[in-house]
Amino acid sequence: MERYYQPEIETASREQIKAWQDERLVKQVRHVWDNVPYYRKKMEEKGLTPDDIRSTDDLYKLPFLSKYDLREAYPYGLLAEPLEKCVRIQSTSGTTGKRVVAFYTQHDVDLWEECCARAITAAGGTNKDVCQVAYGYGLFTGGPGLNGGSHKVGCLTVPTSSGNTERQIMFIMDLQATILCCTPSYAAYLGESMKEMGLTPEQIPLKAGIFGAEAWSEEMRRDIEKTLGIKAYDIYGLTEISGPGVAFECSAQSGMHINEDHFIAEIIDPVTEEVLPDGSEGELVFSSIDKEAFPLLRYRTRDICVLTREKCPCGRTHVKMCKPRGRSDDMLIIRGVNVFPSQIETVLINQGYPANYQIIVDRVNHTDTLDVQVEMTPEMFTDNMGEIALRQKKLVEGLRSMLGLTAKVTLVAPKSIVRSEGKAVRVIDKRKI
Ligand code: DLL
Repeated sequence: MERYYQPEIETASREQIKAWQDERLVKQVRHVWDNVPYYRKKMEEKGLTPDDIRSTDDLYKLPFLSKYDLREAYPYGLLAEPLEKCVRIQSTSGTTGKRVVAFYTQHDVDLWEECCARAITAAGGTNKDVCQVAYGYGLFTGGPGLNGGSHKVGCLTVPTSSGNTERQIMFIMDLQATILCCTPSYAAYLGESMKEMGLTPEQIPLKAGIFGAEAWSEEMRRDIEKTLGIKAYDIYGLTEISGPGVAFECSAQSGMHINEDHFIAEIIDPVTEEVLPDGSEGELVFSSIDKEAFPLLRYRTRDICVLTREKCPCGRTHVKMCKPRGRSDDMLIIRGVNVFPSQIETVLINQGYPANYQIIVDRVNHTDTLDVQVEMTPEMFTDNMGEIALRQKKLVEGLRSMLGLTAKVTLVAPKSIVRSEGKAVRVIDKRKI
């Protein structure tokens, strides 16, 4: 039977959800207008005052916010509460420019942890479970968010943080952990290491995994489920909007329910900024409607996604987002063709390779080159050059039919690509453009 952490909210009628959103949006707009000069200025530039926003039907009038605004306003420029009321910051591990710092009051921490508790409950978690949290703890939101959610559900929480694989496996086995929370790439690595130690899925006590923070394919999900003997659930979130738990998967495993009592989602055309109807692919935009310290309205995530309101067999009524298909800023344009790393991953896994690969893009004589390095499994590993050449050729063909591009494929020895304990580094773009 499907379990809910807050059934009256998670299965509320659409009318009820709209009523919550209408009321909270109006209050949230008033809150930023009154307390954030940066925001007030952006609204004034559009000729808006809070009186123009009377319900969610007026959401489209508000200006967008982007990472650019967060950097501009760093560190305190978007803070909407006095520091006395704030209890925490988290920050993104952004690779370029200034870090993004998000602030939380106790209300904001509770709201965030409740969202994570909904995700853990949807994955079957109860107070009888032992939940090992192997996301990084610290400024990254993964560890603290799932840790808080696990407490709220009443699981015995094992805060291993990321890394130290031997110790992770020891705790899983000794404490008989039933739920594992970490990035999908680290879950795959843990699975690989346990297999090497001779542990079969039947011997591994885990029953569910809550994996997110990076893109992962359906094929990778099946792989992890098989090696660990679990059901693997996706979880989505971003630091700016609170952290993990903005959306989470239910037993249907066909998209993630967005916690619409706290966040309003829109899909826009990333170029024209026009709002697109449900079912269209575009950039995901979030408005928080119930936050105190760091409310963001119409924040452009850069994640490319589709929303669906089809009835879900789990009984939840909140809108679902598909697995993000990539980021508009992660999308590679190679010889004019749009390429998402996830498309490459699908080809590799369909041909029986583990999700350990690296994509190297360069520019030689004004032409883009795409080099894909792929790890073989120990069973495939051979010094028969003919066999390797044949395998490489099959991958080149698979990539050509998926991408419409010719790539250079190099098969490399098992374990030769560096493993990540957090988010995997899949793409190295050496082009100076
Ligand atoms: O990654 C929060 C998180 C932690 C989510 C743990 C899930 C689990 P950031 O570091 O700010 O926050 O990165 C946010 O990561 O905009 C997406 O591009 C990507 N992302 C997050 N979850 C998923 C997912 C955390 N399930 C950015 N699938 C987002 C694909 C994801 N991409």
